[in-house]
Amino acid sequence: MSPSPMPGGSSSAIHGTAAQRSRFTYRHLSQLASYQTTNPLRVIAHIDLDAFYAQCEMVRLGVPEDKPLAVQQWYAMQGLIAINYPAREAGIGRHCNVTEAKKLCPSLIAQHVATWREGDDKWAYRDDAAANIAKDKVSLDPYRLQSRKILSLIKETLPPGLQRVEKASIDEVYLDLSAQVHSTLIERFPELASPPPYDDSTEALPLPPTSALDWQADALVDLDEEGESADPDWDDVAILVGSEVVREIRQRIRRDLGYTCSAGIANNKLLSKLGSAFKKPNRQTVIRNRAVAMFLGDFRITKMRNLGGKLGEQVVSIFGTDAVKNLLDVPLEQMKQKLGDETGLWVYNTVRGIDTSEVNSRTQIKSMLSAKSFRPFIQTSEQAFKWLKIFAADIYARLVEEGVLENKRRPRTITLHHRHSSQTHSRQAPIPLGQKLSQEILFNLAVELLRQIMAHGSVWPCANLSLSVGGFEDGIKGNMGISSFLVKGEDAEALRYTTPEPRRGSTEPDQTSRKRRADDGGIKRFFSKRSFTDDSRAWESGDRDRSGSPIQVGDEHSCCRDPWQSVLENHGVGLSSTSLVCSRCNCCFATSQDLQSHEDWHMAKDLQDKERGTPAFAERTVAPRTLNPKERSAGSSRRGRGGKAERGQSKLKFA
Ligand code: DCP
Ligand code: MG
Repeated sequence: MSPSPMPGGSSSAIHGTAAQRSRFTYRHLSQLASYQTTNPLRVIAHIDLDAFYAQCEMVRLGVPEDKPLAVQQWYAMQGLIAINYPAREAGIGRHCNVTEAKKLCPSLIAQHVATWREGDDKWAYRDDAAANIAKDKVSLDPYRLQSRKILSLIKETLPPGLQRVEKASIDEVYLDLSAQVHSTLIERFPELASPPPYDDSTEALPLPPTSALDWQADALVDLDEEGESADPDWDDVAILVGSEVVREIRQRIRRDLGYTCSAGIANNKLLSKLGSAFKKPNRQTVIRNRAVAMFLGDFRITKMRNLGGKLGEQVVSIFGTDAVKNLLDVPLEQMKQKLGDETGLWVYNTVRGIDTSEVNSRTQIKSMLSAKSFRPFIQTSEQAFKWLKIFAADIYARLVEEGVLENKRRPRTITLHHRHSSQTHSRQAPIPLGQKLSQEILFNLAVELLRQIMAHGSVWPCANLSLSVGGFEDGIKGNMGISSFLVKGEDAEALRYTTPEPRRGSTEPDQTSRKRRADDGGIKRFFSKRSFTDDSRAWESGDRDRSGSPIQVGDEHSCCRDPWQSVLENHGVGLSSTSLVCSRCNCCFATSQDLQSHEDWHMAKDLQDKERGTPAFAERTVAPRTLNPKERSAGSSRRGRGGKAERGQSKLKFA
């Protein structure tokens, strides 16, 4: 008889009828090596750093582990965003602001996050950050850096050809340990390497040569009565091997980098994530297949992965309960009828702990976003430019870490979102290839995108601005010839569909705009005048800054000179001198290669304009995105059994 492929299935009957044989077959064993997602022997781990930002600050500042520390973001708007475990013991939570927290725990160290500040080229820790919500922007770079170190260490610890690591957020990863566990099982139990009897892979494996497993300090989720009396099978041994791997990873993170983390080890991502939150901090929890029903029985559905939001609410309101144990009584057909076939099946499986989703090892960043919500709202383009400068610096620093200077990866698109009243407008543009990507290029593109949004209608006051880059490509070479400068394929298609129609009456610029064009030596030239159908509209849109002057977006800008200079010049700060100047747009360059590359770009752009006559920017209006709140798996009050061996078991002797 073949065992149920899913955890929580009717495994006890199988145990009863085939006492001398394993519930698992040779095929199950070999499926471990190929990461088969429905394999009941599969071993998945979820590792989550304890109070991550707080630990980052403790390690950075050398704060002893038993001292209470919280990470602060502004003062009352957000308050505390990470609280270490000693501070949690004093009753401090994310709901507290600093004053409330200090009342609860006078010795609390409240460390403000690092911030970018207008005019600075780098983020810094500042004593006065909390009072500067209007001028500063939070930088998570210090935490990203630590996160990368931890991820590298995890990958270093795992065997090179047998690892699958998915970075799930700044402080959590999933590991599919199946192939590594397979290799360890074959090494420790050489009999498993023999071919199956009659060469039939559906033959059951022999039982493991032991009746006890040593779980060391792992928190073990209790089994039901039947489970308690059964001897371990290969799924238990596999998960035990997985938990050894995780223990070693956690020890190395602690020893080499100074961080504690918690982990869950189970048959799938859903259960392993619930497991890592089960006993925090600094513990790992093992959820054996036979323990799943007991483990999930006490959970509320809204604490489970992907059910913390609207879907969870919907399930609760339809079925009148959020207890997993009650939802187990709802038949599949009814789930499908109420929630639709796909969602119904998914919820039905989820409450049973069934999840066949893959651990996706493509952990590379897909996009980067830098954003700021303004309170008070900003009112002028000058203010917006200052933020765009910071966004460009923030994103560029992250791109450098992502290997953009070595051409390891490079984003293809840049998008600006702008929020005014209840409307969000966004514009997107391709990032030109063939030029070394720089902070200035990002800034210039961002300014141009803002200019296009401003040309579209009323934009002030602005409540939120965000700049993002995406469409990352690997290994793009710097010198790709003229064709690489052209907007092709999907980019070109996207532009054709999303280019805004010129507004009625905008084809003939008014006097102001004509004058502007005549003496404009600015950013427009970087993109070539002919590349924009709505050049004139920026000056016609009627936008005025506080002084009543038309907004002079891009005036004085050039593509490779520090774009911030023009803003500084508006405030009376002079330009630095450079010797290599483009004859077409007066851009200044540090080296002749840069100048050459820039002139090539002009040529390519001219060709492109002749060919298509389309603008290089696209517009979309988007609805504000609803983010899923990060689910917390609060866990039940059930206690694991620590380092105790199970009833009737003695230590497993590995070969
Ligand atoms: N974070 C945040 N705002 C939130 C939730 C989290 O800024 N509402 C940040 C700070 C956290 C980090 O993300 O340190 C990781 O989030 P976790 O939910 O994993 O929380 P912690 O790591 O702080 O605590 P735990 O020990 O419960 O994992
Ligand atoms: Mg965490």
